[in-house]
Amino acid sequence: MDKRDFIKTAAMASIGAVIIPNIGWAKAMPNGGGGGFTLPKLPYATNALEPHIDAKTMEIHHDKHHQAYVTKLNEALTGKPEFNVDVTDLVAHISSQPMAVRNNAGGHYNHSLFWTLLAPVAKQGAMAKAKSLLAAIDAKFGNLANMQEAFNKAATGQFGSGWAWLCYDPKAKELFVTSTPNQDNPLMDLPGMRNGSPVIALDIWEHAYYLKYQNKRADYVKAFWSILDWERANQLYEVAVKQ
Ligand code: MN3
Repeated sequence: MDKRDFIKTAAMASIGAVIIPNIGWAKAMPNGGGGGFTLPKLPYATNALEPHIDAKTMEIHHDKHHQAYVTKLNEALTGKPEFNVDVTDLVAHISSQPMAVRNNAGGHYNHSLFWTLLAPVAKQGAMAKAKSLLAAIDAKFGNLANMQEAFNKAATGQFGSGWAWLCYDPKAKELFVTSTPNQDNPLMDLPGMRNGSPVIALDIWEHAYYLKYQNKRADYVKAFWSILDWERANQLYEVAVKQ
């Protein structure tokens, strides 16, 4: 399959199957230019999330773990037409790919999104700019605390490594909370996956919190709410609803 055929097949498969969010960071990444996938820069300093996430964890997480997903994804796809496909399109059609691509494309997508959903403590107050998302949370969960309780339960209940999500389901036209194992995500066209556009994402691999929190995942999950960028989450929600 050449690149044109792959994109055509991907575009056809996306109709009625998976909603691909048109999110800013994906457009900013120079994927598709023939050079493969690249590691996006962190939008803040590694110590900007202190004391909730320590600088050393951010440095290793971004510079080593995320870089490894990018490197391995490029290795797996070099010479194939998917080398030049947007990572969002790639994860939405992941069922036809081998496990190495699934794990590393998921890892690249998930982390690229995750960095943009965290905000320095100094930026807090963004919740005032999340009115449409908060209204949708109230409509689905009754109130914010109920949604957070469901999210925390999904995050702490996911066995082993994975991610917790708040997503928008374009078919049901509602938000839902879920978790996924490993580097899977709710955009993936996998059996049993409830598809939706990610609005809030939390990495619950031990590499995301172990230096500071050790085995206390629940404390890390609780701290996440202090550094979530609500303005960014609201932006993702508004884009998802319009698609
Ligand atoms: Mn991670």
